[in-house]
Amino acid sequence: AVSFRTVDLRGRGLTLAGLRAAVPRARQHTMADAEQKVLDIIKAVREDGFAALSDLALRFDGVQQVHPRVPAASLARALAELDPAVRSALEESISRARRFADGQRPRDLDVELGDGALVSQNWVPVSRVGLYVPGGLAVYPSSVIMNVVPALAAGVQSIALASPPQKDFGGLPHPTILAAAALLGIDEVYAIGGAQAIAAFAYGVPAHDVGPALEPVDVVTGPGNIFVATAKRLVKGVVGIDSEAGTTEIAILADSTAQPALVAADLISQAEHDPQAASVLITDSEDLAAAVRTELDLQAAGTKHSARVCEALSGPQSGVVLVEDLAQGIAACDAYAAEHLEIMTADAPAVAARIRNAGAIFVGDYSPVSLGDYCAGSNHVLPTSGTAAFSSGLNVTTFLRAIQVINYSRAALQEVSGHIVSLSGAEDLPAHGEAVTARFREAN
Ligand code: HSO
Ligand code: ZN
Repeated sequence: AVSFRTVDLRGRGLTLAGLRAAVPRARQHTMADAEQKVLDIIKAVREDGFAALSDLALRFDGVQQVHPRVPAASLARALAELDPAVRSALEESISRARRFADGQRPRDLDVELGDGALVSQNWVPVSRVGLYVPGGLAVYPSSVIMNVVPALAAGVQSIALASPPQKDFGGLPHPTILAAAALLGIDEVYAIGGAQAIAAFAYGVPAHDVGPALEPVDVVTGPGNIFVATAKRLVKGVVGIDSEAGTTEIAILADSTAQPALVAADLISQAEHDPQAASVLITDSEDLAAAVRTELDLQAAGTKHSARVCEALSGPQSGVVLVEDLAQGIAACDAYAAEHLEIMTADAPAVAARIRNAGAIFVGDYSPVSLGDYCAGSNHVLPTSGTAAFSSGLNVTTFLRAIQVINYSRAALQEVSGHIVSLSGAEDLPAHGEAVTARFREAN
């Protein structure tokens, strides 16, 4: 059975900070506990390399592993044996993702700030990336696409992929994941799961008797559970990351015009990922809230992964948030900063335009999160647990740096040299000014 809690914000006059504290969230100790476990895993991988990876594969995945690299023949076989309907769905998903990613590529910029005073900005891809594809409670070939397509569109030269080893598939990642990688032309694939994959990418794994090195990467991306998200947060700074794309969340802002059966179906669709997944309904309609509860009970009982759906819907991270009106509903959405936010209200596009914080916004009755998960063209690797307030979903710029290029002529430098000398004096860094004036002495 589902016990979907209620958080009533009506008449409480909450500020943004108050709203933030009031909206449903996972318990803090869950995060702290994950952090300690992940620190131990990172340490083991850094100290013991492939030996640690093989220990962890046995411990977490129940798999005996010598070296985690997936042989080329296994990739080719997985593609050859791929179900044609799944292949054509992957191809459609790839084509839409590619068109959107190509459109995202930012333009380089030249600005002439005076005669001969040229400043440019060039977008340059990072050299090597490590992409993570989850595979615990479910398999995610769609996440192969979401990671790989923007990396390719950015022009990244070296792409490595990791996904957990599966006991039932000879210790390799699931064949559909291998097939998706092969379809995209990715040949460096590792059977490594969870936090250990993130650690291996960030620090690299030196060559050993068991096989060649796994070279460290510049950027690690990909969705995952709380352990993967925590690992990414902990290696950030050693490498770049996309965002903290942890356990899935869906929030739905709905009014009395919404269809309860669809609202419930969408809440359940994301609850299906993980017992820790968050499903939140934000509404000003008590009638809708009641009707959605009835639908949740009904639909959750009949769905395949009923146990984890019920657990996710009954957790402290899920529930109905009752608001006074649309304005407070929007404020609650911004405070929550959902990974996925669906708008099911009258004039949904206008409401969507007023949202400031969300990983991605799904507008109206015909844009469910499942569309974005598989086939919209948008990316499903998105910031979770409130980090949408300051970070973005995976996109082409995740793999690019904006390098600023400064190219002044003699005359253009001379024009500002007095200002440089003044500022270097004001900062008591006279050698800075000297580096400029030296250029304008007789001999130069
Ligand atoms: N909703 C997940 C992505 C996904 N769903 C993959 C199904 N497959 C996180 O955005
Ligand atoms: Zn999903």
